[in-house]
Amino acid sequence: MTNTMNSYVNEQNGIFPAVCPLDCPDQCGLLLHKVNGTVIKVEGDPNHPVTKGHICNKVRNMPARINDQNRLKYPMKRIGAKGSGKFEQISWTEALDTISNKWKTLIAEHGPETILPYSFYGNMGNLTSEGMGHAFFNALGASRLDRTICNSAGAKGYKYTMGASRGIDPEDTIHSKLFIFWGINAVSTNMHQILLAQKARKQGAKIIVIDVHKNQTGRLADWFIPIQPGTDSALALGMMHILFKENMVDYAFLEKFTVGHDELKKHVTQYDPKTVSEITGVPEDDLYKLSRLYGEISPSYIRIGNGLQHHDNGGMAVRTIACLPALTGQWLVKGGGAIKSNSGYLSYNSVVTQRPDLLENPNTRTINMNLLGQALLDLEPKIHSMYVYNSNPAIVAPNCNKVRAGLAREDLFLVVHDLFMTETAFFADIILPATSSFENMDFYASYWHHYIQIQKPVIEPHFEAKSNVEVFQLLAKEMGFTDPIFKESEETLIRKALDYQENPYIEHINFESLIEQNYQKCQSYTFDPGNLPTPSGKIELYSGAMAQAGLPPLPTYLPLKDDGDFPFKFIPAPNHNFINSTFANNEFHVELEKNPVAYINHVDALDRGIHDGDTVRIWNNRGACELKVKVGEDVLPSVIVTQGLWTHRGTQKHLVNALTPDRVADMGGGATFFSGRVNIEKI
Ligand SMILES: Nc1nc2c(c(=O)[nH]1)N[C@H]1C(S)=C(S)[C@@H](COP(=O)(O)OP(=O)(O)OC[C@H]3O[C@@H](n4cnc5c(=O)[nH]c(N)nc54)[C@H](O)[C@@H]3O)O[C@H]1N2
Ligand SMILES: Nc1nc2c(c(=O)[nH]1)N[C@H]1C(S)=C(S)[C@@H](COP(=O)(O)OP(=O)(O)OC[C@H]3O[C@@H](n4cnc5c(=O)[nH]c(N)nc54)[C@H](O)[C@@H]3O)O[C@H]1N2
Ligand code: SF4
Ligand SMILES: [Mo]
Repeated sequence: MTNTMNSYVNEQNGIFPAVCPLDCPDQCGLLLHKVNGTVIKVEGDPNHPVTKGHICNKVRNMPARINDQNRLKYPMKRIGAKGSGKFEQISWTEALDTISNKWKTLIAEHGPETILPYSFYGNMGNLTSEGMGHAFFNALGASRLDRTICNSAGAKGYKYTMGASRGIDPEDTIHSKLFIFWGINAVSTNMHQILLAQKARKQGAKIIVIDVHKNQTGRLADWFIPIQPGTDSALALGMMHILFKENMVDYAFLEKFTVGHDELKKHVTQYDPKTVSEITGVPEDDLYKLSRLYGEISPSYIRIGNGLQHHDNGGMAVRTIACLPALTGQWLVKGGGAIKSNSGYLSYNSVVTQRPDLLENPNTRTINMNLLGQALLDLEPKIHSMYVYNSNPAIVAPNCNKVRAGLAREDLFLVVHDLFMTETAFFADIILPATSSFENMDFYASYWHHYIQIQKPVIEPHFEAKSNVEVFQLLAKEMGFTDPIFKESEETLIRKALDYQENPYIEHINFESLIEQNYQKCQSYTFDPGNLPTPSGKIELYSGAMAQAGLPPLPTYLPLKDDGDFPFKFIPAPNHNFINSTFANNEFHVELEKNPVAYINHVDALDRGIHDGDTVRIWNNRGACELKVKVGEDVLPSVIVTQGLWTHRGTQKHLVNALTPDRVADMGGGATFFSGRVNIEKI
């Protein structure tokens, strides 16, 4: 479907530009080294203005994944019992016929809402992740999926305060003098922000890390502040208390650009250092020191992570931290301010790619993806079919045993489209092979830096693999959908998507210019805190919209929900060498990461006769997993941290999401992966 001019596929040898397709804020520019039609080496593109040739180890070793002999080559159908892993090769014709016939029958019997799409950002390409699939399921009238698993609580909290997912330009952080990495393991998850911080450090900048785990990022900090999980809003409120009390706030800024600073000033008197210290575990002296550094150093920059918002109170935590730069007037200082997500700068015309108008019934139900287990097991009217792409819910979804019980339902017709035989695919009725991002055309927009990039196809599809766009177009044909979008090329769709008057920042970016330049920055902008898309146009320290939604209108600390009588807070975070479950099934990356580990404080270990290197069982009401233990000072007492979503087919031993809660967070229907409680014992 791609025009040869816009593709490198016919050139067997050479070095070709590419974009990293993974769900990572850095969205690196890459160079693919192709020999005899195969990508044998991936390196960073030294000309990329932000990523400058540096890439992570995961993607440096990407050839091991795209050339992996275990990649799916053909469509397959299930021939054994559900979950037995017995499949046989079929043709694309048989696969598409089976799916469309089954769906036609189900729709006739139960209506289209009995079908549920399930997807996330296994590939960040805009057409691949949220283009043709959305258009297809809209036309089908399927149940809608609320894609809440990642950042929705924090995004909502930030939006209440700042109006949109917009922070500062990360390239400006080279000027920052104080970095606070707050609930983000940036060494593993945003490495170019660390490179910028290291450069600024050479000009005297200080790096503070606030986290529940002294991981790689904590270890490189000038000052690491350990905090009790789920208490970040209390810490930020304690900082506000001191900033007001010691007159370190910028009243001129507050007056001109914010709503509610008088109320906030009164409100934070209750968050005195003693109270805050008791809640957060941060000593009073440290709270003073942190507040004074933040009050005195300029420019100061807060990188707000995703980890701290995977909690019952995650929306409020981000909302509260997002108020801090307003107190000090930092939004007007180059290199000062904050970033949670910058996706708001690069918005494109998603209506033409997602086609919400194709959905006939405006009351079509919406299912929160964090509640997948409940939805598959309990929801009425029943879900009789699910189509999974760009995601691996059997591993990544919260309360995963429930999800697996749902996937194992004999009467659930499950289709999985992926590059690999994932744990989810194991339960499938039909498996479809997917291309890698280097095999098709798409456009990408970072949610951290300010560049849009294009990927032209570099290699031929792997055996019979097809892209998401192509599969949905083929399915549309089978289902008899006649809208022209189901015949449009990627090129046409990209042209339409970039034609978007509503976002003046990308006015100068179009298909031709991207084809020529590979990446383009959005228009430079002046951050105007007096003209924000909040109801008042200002930064909302007091939010009437929150009051209307039944939330405290002022930043407020609310403790985590009760999660049973278990002594430990459980934080199953990501690791360095995988991205979510991606790479967890590639031997090479598993070798790099070695073993799944649980970090525990030596005080707790001593109490339980647990020694470094022991295998432990960690459990709660929802499930159990087995891991090796690392005893030390990396976590506070009463906290257990693990890293990585390990996939061990058959054993399920390391399935940390067996333990995670499927409650939804305070805002945005967000996930609460890190608000669970557990117990631990030596095996
Ligand atoms: N190497 C690697 N990179 C990735 C990913 C990956 O899996 N591996 N995943 C990608 C995706 S999808 C995302 S969303 C991002 C996520 O990347 P980040 O934004 O870094 O978020 P997490 O890694 O989930 O958590 C960050 C940190 O929050 C800490 N934390 C947990 N609870 C709390 C708390 O209550 N308070 C505080 N202060 N800290 C807390 C954890 O210990 C962890 O160190 O990374 C992306 N990049
Ligand atoms: N315990 C715990 N659980 C978590 C998290 C955590 O920190 N702790 N993090 C959560 C977060 S932030 C996120 S974002 C989610 C992420 O969860 P997922 O979005 O499920 O991410 P992955 O596990 O990387 O799975 C992506 C899948 O998409 C496939 N894929 C890649 N490209 C394509 C393509 O072009 N087409 C098709 N059809 N498939 C493709 C990959 O092979 C892979 O199997 O996990 C969440 N789960
Ligand atoms: S995963 Fe992130 S750091 Fe690694 S190459 Fe991709 S965008 Fe860059
Ligand atoms: Mo995520």
